[in-house]
Amino acid sequence: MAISRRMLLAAGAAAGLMPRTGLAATTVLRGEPVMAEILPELLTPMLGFNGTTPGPEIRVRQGEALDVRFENRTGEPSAIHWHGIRLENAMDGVPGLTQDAVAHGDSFEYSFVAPDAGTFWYHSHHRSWEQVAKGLYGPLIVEETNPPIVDHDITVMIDDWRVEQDGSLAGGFGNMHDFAHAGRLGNQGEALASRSEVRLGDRVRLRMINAATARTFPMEIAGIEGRIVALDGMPLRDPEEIADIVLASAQRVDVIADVTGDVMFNFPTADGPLELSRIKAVVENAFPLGGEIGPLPPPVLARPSDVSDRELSLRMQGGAMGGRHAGEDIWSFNGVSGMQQEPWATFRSGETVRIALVNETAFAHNIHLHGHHFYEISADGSLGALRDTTLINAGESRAIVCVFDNPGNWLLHCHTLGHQASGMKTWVEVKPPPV
Ligand SMILES: [Cu+2]
Repeated sequence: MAISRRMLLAAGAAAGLMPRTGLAATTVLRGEPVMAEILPELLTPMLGFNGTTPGPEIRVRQGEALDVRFENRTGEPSAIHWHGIRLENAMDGVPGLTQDAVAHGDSFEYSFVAPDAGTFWYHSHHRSWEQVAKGLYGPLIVEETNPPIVDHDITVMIDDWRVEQDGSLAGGFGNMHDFAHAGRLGNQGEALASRSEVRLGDRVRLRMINAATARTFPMEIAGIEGRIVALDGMPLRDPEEIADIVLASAQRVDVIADVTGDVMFNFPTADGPLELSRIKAVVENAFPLGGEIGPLPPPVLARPSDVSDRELSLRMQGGAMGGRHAGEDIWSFNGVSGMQQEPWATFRSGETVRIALVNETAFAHNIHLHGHHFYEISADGSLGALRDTTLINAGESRAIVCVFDNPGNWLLHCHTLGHQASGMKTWVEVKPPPV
């Protein structure tokens, strides 16, 4: 399904600001039905938190404890996953693996320390292909102890909605045709920024989060000069030129840059760029910060050993045009569809594991590991970026290296949520360290 230019332009004109309620570290998230304006002057029944979708932005300092009471008033069971946070297993929010789903009317206390500074997000992990598609998510920002100095720290949540002409969300969330292809793609793109105006010469930090259930967004940003400083919340050792930004669903990109004009978030298409949103540049900053844009403070993670303790391969199989596989659902990993009683692999604490992710299908998959970050292995064999979600295009493969040092049961799945729902998920077990 193509995104329509007409609808996108209409959205650009009507796009509201992202709610930025700035919740404290101790807070209540109330999941509930909300109304949002996706098409101009039409109200869309959705799900959200504390009255809005996206839900309020949660901000904590690195190393600070976060205590959130999730009150479920959505009318259906749910649970919250804290995407990208290396937290303790019991707080990971995965019904059936780390907790029971929270019934409507019940609540659950999430309490954990965020060990890494960066851009993260929270979202439903129960029937996520439907609940995330209805808006049950929000940004989670973990601030550095000494954050880089910028004039504005701006969160940009990117999504695409599948809406009917009357503004309601299209039904058919469990559509098998979507599941067997690229997932539920929307017809209404949006990039909701937490700020509508900046000054020429301002230094900004842009935290982009792709909350779509399926769509990968290539993103061209006009009106800035600067660097990409982090991927999936993890700082780059060497900040990179702002080029070829691609956000698969669930991925994040942090940019620090100086404003040279209206900041435009453009989605490239064959017919030219579609403007998803614009932050207007008004007046001039008489005292621009300027200066070099250096790396963010490096994350503190266990270093992988030079030689992997184990080497595994995870073959993605199935889907439309994908040929036969041994799994019992649309998709499989290594011929096995969905969650099994036994983990796909069990690791001892601190084990360095190399996993070849091999995409044997006709569609891209963005593979997400819970509770850890891993290194993408570059073409020359060196350690590349640290990520929690990696995009493997159709017919391609990529190796990752992970130090499994967070004990517990962790989901490993495609974050194209319809693929996850129809077989492309498994789990790994990490043993606790010996006493
Ligand atoms: Cu997939």
